[in-house]
Amino acid sequence: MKNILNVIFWSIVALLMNACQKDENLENPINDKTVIATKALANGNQLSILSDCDFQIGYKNIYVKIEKDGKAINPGNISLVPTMDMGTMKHGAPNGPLTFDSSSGLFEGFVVFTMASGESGSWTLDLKIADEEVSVPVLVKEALKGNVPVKTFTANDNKRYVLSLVEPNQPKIGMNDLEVMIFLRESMFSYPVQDDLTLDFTPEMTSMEHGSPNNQNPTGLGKGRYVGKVNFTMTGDWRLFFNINKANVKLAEEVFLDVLF
Ligand SMILES: [Cu+2]
Repeated sequence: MKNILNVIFWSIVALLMNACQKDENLENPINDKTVIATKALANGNQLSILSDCDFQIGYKNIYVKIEKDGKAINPGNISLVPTMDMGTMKHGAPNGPLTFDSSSGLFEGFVVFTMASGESGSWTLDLKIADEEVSVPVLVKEALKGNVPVKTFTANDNKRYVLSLVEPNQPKIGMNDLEVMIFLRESMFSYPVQDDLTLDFTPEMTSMEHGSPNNQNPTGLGKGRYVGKVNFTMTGDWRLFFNINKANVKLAEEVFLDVLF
């Protein structure tokens, strides 16, 4: 009974805290995004950084808009480096290249935030737009209580890797698309995607000690992405355990991510 009450309690907390539920049927693809920061560039153009909701630990889509006289333009060369300044050291985070979508006028990419902003450090997005360098401070919040959407771990080859949940972004009861990404932490600012891995995984509901049937192991799609299916038979605290193999050698066992909904 106590476990059930626990699950109900955390489900309500998760509902109340999930301020990021958006109407998916909005007509304007830009209006349904959250403006993270704006900045006037030296040449008079306006820079906007948007996401699907506030920045939080984990995989986040990022959209960069450059406007000249109120119109979205493509300035050509643009690059982005997420940087956390921790005082005594700086580090980056896994991220993908920005690609221009001419229909929306937005550059689209992603960042996997590995830490929240706070006493230990603060994040900036360091952009190079044409020849101008700008550093934009951004706030990265903790993950929702009970959720662990990203994990950095040391593998059996003594290298550090980052495992990140991409989907489900909004978990539901029943079969969910599962997508994870894996990066090697080559250095504090270099996180190449890892494509040659074999994953198997088991979901477990921690408080009730049961699993679920008919899950599908994520298989590689390229660009560090692995896609499968996860079956959440009820709401509550799910832990996804991953075994990761590289060319039939065990890289890591039971690396877990948590999903609470
Ligand atoms: Cu940090």
